[in-house]
Amino acid sequence: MKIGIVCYPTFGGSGVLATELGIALANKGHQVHFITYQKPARLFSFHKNIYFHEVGSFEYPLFEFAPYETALASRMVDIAIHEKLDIIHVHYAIPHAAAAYMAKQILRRKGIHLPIVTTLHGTDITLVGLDAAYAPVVEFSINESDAVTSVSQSLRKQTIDHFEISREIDVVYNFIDLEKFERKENLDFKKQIAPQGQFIISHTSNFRKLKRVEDVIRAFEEIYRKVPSKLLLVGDGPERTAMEALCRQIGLCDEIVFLGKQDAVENILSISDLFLLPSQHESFGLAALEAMASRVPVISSNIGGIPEVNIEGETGFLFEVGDFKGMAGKSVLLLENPELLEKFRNNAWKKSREFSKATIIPQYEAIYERCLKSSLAHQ
Ligand code: GMT
Repeated sequence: MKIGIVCYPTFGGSGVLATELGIALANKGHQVHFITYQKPARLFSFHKNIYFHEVGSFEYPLFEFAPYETALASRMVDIAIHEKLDIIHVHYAIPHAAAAYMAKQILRRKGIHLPIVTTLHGTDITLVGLDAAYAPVVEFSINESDAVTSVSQSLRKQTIDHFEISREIDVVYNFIDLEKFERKENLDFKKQIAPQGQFIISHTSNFRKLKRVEDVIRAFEEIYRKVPSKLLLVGDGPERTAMEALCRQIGLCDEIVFLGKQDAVENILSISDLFLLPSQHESFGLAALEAMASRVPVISSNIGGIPEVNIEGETGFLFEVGDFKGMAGKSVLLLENPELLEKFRNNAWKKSREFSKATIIPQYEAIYERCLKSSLAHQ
């Protein structure tokens, strides 16, 4: 199949997932065309069957905001025609699903039928998409897609609860390359971070407010008082400066390491003992899954799709949003009980097996096939 993939090219979960999906599909022999404003962050090297098409925008003094959707839709039309795409898969509804609808209509006028698959990733529904500035367009473009997927049951339910949805939504969970996240002990690295054999707690995110990095630091402060430990913070974003200031304020700068954006998160997870994810919104929690695949139990909030991945009392513990004291308490319980910690590590690893590429990629392929069949039937 010739598949166009539209996504955000950044380190955010939706972009990472879209890129990994494109790579996996290309490895299975499909031809994949990424259409986005920048090369996706996870697309570091040359891959057979993968093409990247940059969406440029025409700057003009009249435009305070260059019309990206128009440029994106035009680029989709051009690529669909010249590369003879079979299907376009857009990740994150805003503005990708609306641009895809526009492209589809333009192509229809030219006698080309291009099915659109839209994957909802989370904040496009739970936060940004709910805003009156976007909601009508989000609802319309979901209903006009040929297939819609959501990354958890919870996100599917929230979409149906918040919008008037007239089409079926398939749940296709996030996946990861389990081999890549297989734990590889690296004692030298571990010693650099924790020279006295302290426990290592980690957190990865894009440091947006909804990730509640402050709760990570507050929980760590409590854990540190009871158990010798270090905190590794991976990622960067709007909250980073405030979080650095908080570490200085509580006097834990030497125990909390800000690693910034990292390409090889798996190396950090490989030396971690616990992972904290106290988010306010999380449709799935790709970062939690990556940790679990590296045998790291997860202490998280209980919102959105997280409980579908992190199982209470088995792979980790879940709390109400903001309950950093509860999170700290169970973290200490695990760190002080080596047998219990080992049991949770194994459970986390076992649970992560459900989200393999081998399980999830065929689900997307089946959806593409279904759309193609139905599009042919309607021609
Ligand atoms: O979580 C983020 O900040 C990034 C965001 C995105 O849209 O790029 O991630 C969302 O998509 C991921 C992949 O499907 C999910 O695993 C994340 O849970 C989801 N984030 C939120 O719902 C906040």
